[in-house]
Amino acid sequence: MEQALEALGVHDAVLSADEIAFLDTHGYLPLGGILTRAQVDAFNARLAELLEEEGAAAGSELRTSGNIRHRAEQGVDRLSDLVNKDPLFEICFTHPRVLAAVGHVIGEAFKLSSLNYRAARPGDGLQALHVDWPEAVPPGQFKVCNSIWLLDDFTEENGATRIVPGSHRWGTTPQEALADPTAPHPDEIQIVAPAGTVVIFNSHTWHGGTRNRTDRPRRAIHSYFCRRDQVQQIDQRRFLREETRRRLSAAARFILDV
Ligand SMILES: O=C(O)CCC(=O)C(=O)O
Repeated sequence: MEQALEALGVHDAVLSADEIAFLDTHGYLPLGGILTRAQVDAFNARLAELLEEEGAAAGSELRTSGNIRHRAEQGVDRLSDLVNKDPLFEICFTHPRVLAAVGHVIGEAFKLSSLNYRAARPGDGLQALHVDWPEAVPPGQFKVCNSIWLLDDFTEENGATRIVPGSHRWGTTPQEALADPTAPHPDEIQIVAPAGTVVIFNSHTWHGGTRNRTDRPRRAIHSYFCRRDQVQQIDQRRFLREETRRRLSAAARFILDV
Protein backbone atom coordinates (compact mmCIF):
# COMPACT_ATOMS: atom_id res chain seq x y z
CA MET A 1 0.00 0.00 0.00
CA GLU A 2 2.74 2.40 1.02
CA GLN A 3 4.48 1.86 -2.30
CA ALA A 4 1.31 2.49 -4.30
CA LEU A 5 0.55 5.69 -2.39
CA GLU A 6 4.10 6.91 -2.85
CA ALA A 7 3.97 6.16 -6.58
CA LEU A 8 0.75 8.20 -6.81
CA GLY A 9 2.37 11.20 -5.13
CA VAL A 10 0.91 10.87 -1.63
CA HIS A 11 3.24 12.24 1.03
CA ASP A 12 2.91 13.91 4.41
CA ALA A 13 2.66 17.43 3.00
CA VAL A 14 -0.23 16.93 0.53
CA LEU A 15 -2.68 17.86 3.29
CA SER A 16 -1.92 20.59 5.80
CA ALA A 17 -2.27 20.10 9.55
CA ASP A 18 -5.24 22.48 9.46
CA GLU A 19 -6.95 20.41 6.76
CA ILE A 20 -6.46 17.20 8.74
CA ALA A 21 -7.78 18.84 11.90
CA PHE A 22 -10.84 20.10 9.97
CA LEU A 23 -11.52 16.61 8.59
CA ASP A 24 -11.17 15.03 12.03
CA THR A 25 -13.44 17.59 13.69
CA HIS A 26 -16.14 18.04 11.08
CA GLY A 27 -16.07 14.73 9.18
CA TYR A 28 -15.66 16.39 5.79
CA LEU A 29 -13.04 18.46 3.99
CA PRO A 30 -13.34 20.69 0.93
CA LEU A 31 -10.19 20.11 -1.13
CA GLY A 32 -10.77 23.09 -3.39
CA GLY A 33 -10.75 23.16 -7.18
CA ILE A 34 -9.18 19.96 -8.46
CA LEU A 35 -10.73 19.74 -11.92
CA THR A 36 -10.21 22.54 -14.42
CA ARG A 37 -13.16 23.98 -16.35
CA ALA A 38 -11.96 22.00 -19.40
CA GLN A 39 -11.93 18.76 -17.39
CA VAL A 40 -15.40 19.45 -15.98
CA ASP A 41 -16.68 20.02 -19.52
CA ALA A 42 -15.00 16.84 -20.79
CA PHE A 43 -16.45 14.82 -17.88
CA ASN A 44 -19.94 16.16 -18.51
CA ALA A 45 -19.74 15.50 -22.25
CA ARG A 46 -18.61 11.91 -21.72
CA LEU A 47 -21.19 11.27 -18.97
CA ALA A 48 -23.95 12.55 -21.24
CA GLU A 49 -22.79 10.12 -23.96
CA LEU A 50 -22.75 7.23 -21.48
CA LEU A 51 -26.26 8.06 -20.23
CA GLU A 52 -27.47 8.05 -23.81
CA GLU A 53 -25.67 4.80 -24.69
CA GLU A 54 -26.70 2.89 -21.58
CA GLY A 55 -30.31 4.03 -21.40
CA ALA A 56 -32.34 1.98 -18.93
CA ALA A 57 -29.27 -0.11 -18.02
CA ALA A 58 -27.41 2.94 -16.65
CA GLY A 59 -26.24 2.33 -13.09
CA SER A 60 -27.01 -1.39 -13.26
CA GLU A 61 -23.55 -2.51 -12.09
CA LEU A 62 -24.28 -0.83 -8.76
CA ARG A 63 -27.49 -2.78 -8.43
CA THR A 64 -25.93 -6.19 -9.08
CA SER A 65 -22.56 -6.16 -7.35
CA GLY A 66 -21.12 -5.89 -3.85
CA ASN A 67 -22.59 -6.63 -0.44
CA ILE A 68 -25.36 -4.03 -0.43
CA ARG A 69 -27.91 -4.09 -3.25
CA HIS A 70 -28.90 -0.62 -4.39
CA ARG A 71 -32.37 0.08 -5.67
CA ALA A 72 -32.84 2.57 -8.50
CA GLU A 73 -33.46 6.04 -7.06
CA GLN A 74 -36.41 7.97 -8.48
CA GLY A 75 -35.65 11.29 -10.15
CA VAL A 76 -31.94 10.67 -10.32
CA ASP A 77 -29.59 9.72 -13.15
CA ARG A 78 -26.96 7.21 -12.14
CA LEU A 79 -24.00 5.68 -13.89
CA SER A 80 -21.70 3.16 -12.27
CA ASP A 81 -18.39 1.41 -12.94
CA LEU A 82 -16.86 4.60 -14.35
CA VAL A 83 -13.44 3.00 -13.82
CA ASN A 84 -13.99 1.08 -17.04
CA LYS A 85 -15.80 3.73 -19.02
CA ASP A 86 -13.16 6.33 -19.82
CA PRO A 87 -9.53 7.11 -18.89
CA LEU A 88 -10.77 10.62 -18.00
CA PHE A 89 -12.15 9.30 -14.71
CA GLU A 90 -8.84 7.82 -13.50
CA ILE A 91 -8.05 11.02 -11.62
CA CYS A 92 -10.99 10.29 -9.30
CA PHE A 93 -9.24 7.32 -7.72
CA THR A 94 -5.61 8.37 -8.06
CA HIS A 95 -5.49 12.02 -6.99
CA PRO A 96 -2.92 12.33 -4.17
CA ARG A 97 -4.94 14.76 -2.03
CA VAL A 98 -7.99 12.52 -2.23
CA LEU A 99 -5.98 9.41 -1.38
CA ALA A 100 -4.26 11.16 1.53
CA ALA A 101 -7.59 12.23 3.01
CA VAL A 102 -9.15 8.79 2.54
CA GLY A 103 -6.12 7.13 4.14
CA HIS A 104 -6.41 9.52 7.04
CA VAL A 105 -10.07 8.61 7.66
CA ILE A 106 -10.06 4.83 7.22
CA GLY A 107 -6.41 3.96 7.72
CA GLU A 108 -3.70 3.39 5.18
CA ALA A 109 -4.98 0.03 3.91
CA PHE A 110 -7.89 0.95 1.65
CA LYS A 111 -9.18 0.39 -1.89
CA LEU A 112 -11.71 1.90 -4.24
CA SER A 113 -15.19 0.63 -3.49
CA SER A 114 -17.01 2.21 -6.45
CA LEU A 115 -16.90 5.12 -8.88
CA ASN A 116 -20.38 6.37 -9.75
CA TYR A 117 -22.24 9.32 -11.18
CA ARG A 118 -25.33 10.83 -9.58
CA ALA A 119 -27.37 13.69 -10.97
CA ALA A 120 -30.45 15.03 -9.19
CA ARG A 121 -33.01 15.94 -11.83
CA PRO A 122 -35.11 19.12 -11.51
CA GLY A 123 -37.61 18.70 -8.67
CA ASP A 124 -35.94 15.57 -7.28
CA GLY A 125 -32.87 14.36 -5.42
CA LEU A 126 -33.96 14.67 -1.78
CA GLN A 127 -32.49 11.86 0.28
CA ALA A 128 -32.87 10.98 3.94
CA LEU A 129 -29.83 11.79 5.98
CA HIS A 130 -27.81 8.58 6.06
CA VAL A 131 -24.38 7.07 6.48
CA ASP A 132 -22.88 4.80 3.83
CA TRP A 133 -22.66 1.85 6.20
CA PRO A 134 -25.35 -0.49 7.52
CA GLU A 135 -24.81 0.42 11.17
CA ALA A 136 -23.17 2.94 13.48
CA VAL A 137 -19.47 2.46 14.21
CA PRO A 138 -17.54 3.75 17.21
CA PRO A 139 -15.64 6.97 16.44
CA GLY A 140 -12.28 6.13 14.91
CA GLN A 141 -13.30 2.70 13.59
CA PHE A 142 -14.37 4.04 10.23
CA LYS A 143 -14.84 1.64 7.32
CA VAL A 144 -15.69 3.87 4.38
CA CYS A 145 -14.88 7.31 3.01
CA ASN A 146 -16.37 9.16 0.06
CA SER A 147 -15.36 12.00 -2.20
CA ILE A 148 -17.77 14.08 -4.22
CA TRP A 149 -16.62 15.65 -7.48
CA LEU A 150 -18.78 18.64 -8.34
CA LEU A 151 -19.65 18.79 -12.04
CA ASP A 152 -21.98 21.78 -11.66
CA ASP A 153 -21.72 24.73 -9.32
CA PHE A 154 -23.46 23.49 -6.15
CA THR A 155 -25.89 26.09 -4.83
CA GLU A 156 -28.45 26.21 -2.06
CA GLU A 157 -31.16 25.62 -4.68
CA ASN A 158 -29.87 22.90 -6.97
CA GLY A 159 -29.70 19.84 -4.74
CA ALA A 160 -26.29 20.37 -3.16
CA THR A 161 -25.31 17.63 -0.69
CA ARG A 162 -26.07 18.35 2.96
CA ILE A 163 -23.76 17.21 5.77
CA VAL A 164 -24.15 17.29 9.55
CA PRO A 165 -20.67 18.29 10.71
CA GLY A 166 -19.24 16.27 13.58
CA SER A 167 -21.89 13.51 13.33
CA HIS A 168 -19.24 10.88 12.47
CA ARG A 169 -18.30 10.99 16.16
CA TRP A 170 -21.81 10.51 17.54
CA GLY A 171 -21.76 6.70 17.24
CA THR A 172 -25.31 6.52 15.89
CA THR A 173 -27.08 6.75 12.54
CA PRO A 174 -29.80 9.20 11.45
CA GLN A 175 -32.23 6.27 11.13
CA GLU A 176 -31.67 5.39 14.80
CA ALA A 177 -31.52 8.92 16.13
CA LEU A 178 -34.03 10.95 14.14
CA ALA A 179 -37.81 10.73 13.90
CA ASP A 180 -37.65 11.96 10.30
CA PRO A 181 -34.23 11.69 8.61
CA THR A 182 -35.58 13.41 5.49
CA ALA A 183 -36.35 16.61 7.45
CA PRO A 184 -33.81 19.45 7.59
CA HIS A 185 -31.41 18.98 10.50
CA PRO A 186 -30.69 22.04 12.67
CA ASP A 187 -26.93 21.51 12.37
CA GLU A 188 -26.71 20.62 8.69
CA ILE A 189 -24.63 22.56 6.21
CA GLN A 190 -24.76 22.37 2.44
CA ILE A 191 -21.80 21.95 0.14
CA VAL A 192 -21.98 25.18 -1.84
CA ALA A 193 -18.97 25.42 -4.15
CA PRO A 194 -18.02 25.79 -7.82
CA ALA A 195 -17.85 22.99 -10.37
CA GLY A 196 -14.44 21.31 -10.27
CA THR A 197 -14.35 21.29 -6.47
CA VAL A 198 -13.80 18.00 -4.66
CA VAL A 199 -15.08 17.45 -1.13
CA ILE A 200 -14.06 14.48 1.00
CA PHE A 201 -16.52 13.20 3.49
CA ASN A 202 -16.11 10.52 6.08
CA SER A 203 -19.01 8.28 5.01
CA HIS A 204 -20.06 7.86 8.64
CA THR A 205 -20.83 11.58 8.75
CA TRP A 206 -24.58 12.06 8.27
CA HIS A 207 -25.25 13.32 4.77
CA GLY A 208 -27.64 13.18 1.84
CA GLY A 209 -28.74 14.81 -1.38
CA THR A 210 -31.21 17.71 -1.22
CA ARG A 211 -34.00 18.61 -3.58
CA ASN A 212 -33.00 20.24 -6.83
CA ARG A 213 -35.24 23.30 -7.11
CA THR A 214 -33.81 24.49 -10.43
CA ASP A 215 -34.61 23.50 -14.00
CA ARG A 216 -31.24 21.87 -14.69
CA PRO A 217 -29.71 18.64 -13.35
CA ARG A 218 -27.16 18.80 -10.54
CA ARG A 219 -24.31 16.51 -11.57
CA ALA A 220 -21.56 14.88 -9.51
CA ILE A 221 -19.29 11.85 -9.31
CA HIS A 222 -18.78 9.89 -6.11
CA SER A 223 -15.43 8.21 -5.74
CA TYR A 224 -16.03 5.93 -2.79
CA PHE A 225 -13.40 3.99 -0.84
CA CYS A 226 -13.46 1.23 1.77
CA ARG A 227 -10.98 -0.43 4.04
CA ARG A 228 -9.05 -3.15 2.27
CA ASP A 229 -10.62 -5.85 4.44
CA GLN A 230 -14.17 -4.91 3.36
CA VAL A 231 -16.25 -5.94 0.34
CA GLN A 232 -16.31 -3.40 -2.50
CA GLN A 233 -19.60 -1.89 -3.62
CA ILE A 234 -18.55 -2.80 -7.16
CA ASP A 235 -16.49 -5.96 -7.47
CA GLN A 236 -13.61 -4.34 -9.34
CA ARG A 237 -12.07 -7.69 -10.36
CA ARG A 238 -15.31 -8.85 -11.92
CA PHE A 239 -15.83 -5.67 -13.92
CA LEU A 240 -12.23 -4.84 -14.88
CA ARG A 241 -11.89 -4.65 -18.66
CA GLU A 242 -8.69 -5.78 -20.35
CA GLU A 243 -8.15 -2.31 -21.87
CA THR A 244 -8.40 -0.76 -18.40
CA ARG A 245 -5.98 -3.27 -16.90
CA ARG A 246 -3.44 -2.52 -19.64
CA ARG A 247 -3.79 1.23 -19.29
CA LEU A 248 -3.53 1.57 -15.52
CA SER A 249 -0.28 1.77 -13.56
CA ALA A 250 0.50 -0.93 -10.99
CA ALA A 251 -0.27 1.64 -8.27
CA ALA A 252 -3.69 2.46 -9.73
CA ARG A 253 -4.47 -1.26 -10.05
CA PHE A 254 -3.51 -1.66 -6.41
CA ILE A 255 -6.03 1.02 -5.41
CA LEU A 256 -8.69 -0.97 -7.27
CA ASP A 257 -7.43 -4.22 -5.70
CA VAL A 258 -7.35 -5.99 -9.05
O1 LIG B 1 -25.14 13.18 -4.52
C1 LIG B 1 -25.34 13.60 -3.39
O2 LIG B 1 -25.57 14.78 -3.13
C2 LIG B 1 -25.30 12.65 -2.22
C3 LIG B 1 -25.55 11.23 -2.63
C4 LIG B 1 -25.48 10.25 -1.53
O3 LIG B 1 -25.16 10.54 -0.41
C5 LIG B 1 -25.81 8.85 -1.83
O4 LIG B 1 -26.29 8.55 -2.93
O5 LIG B 1 -25.61 7.98 -0.93
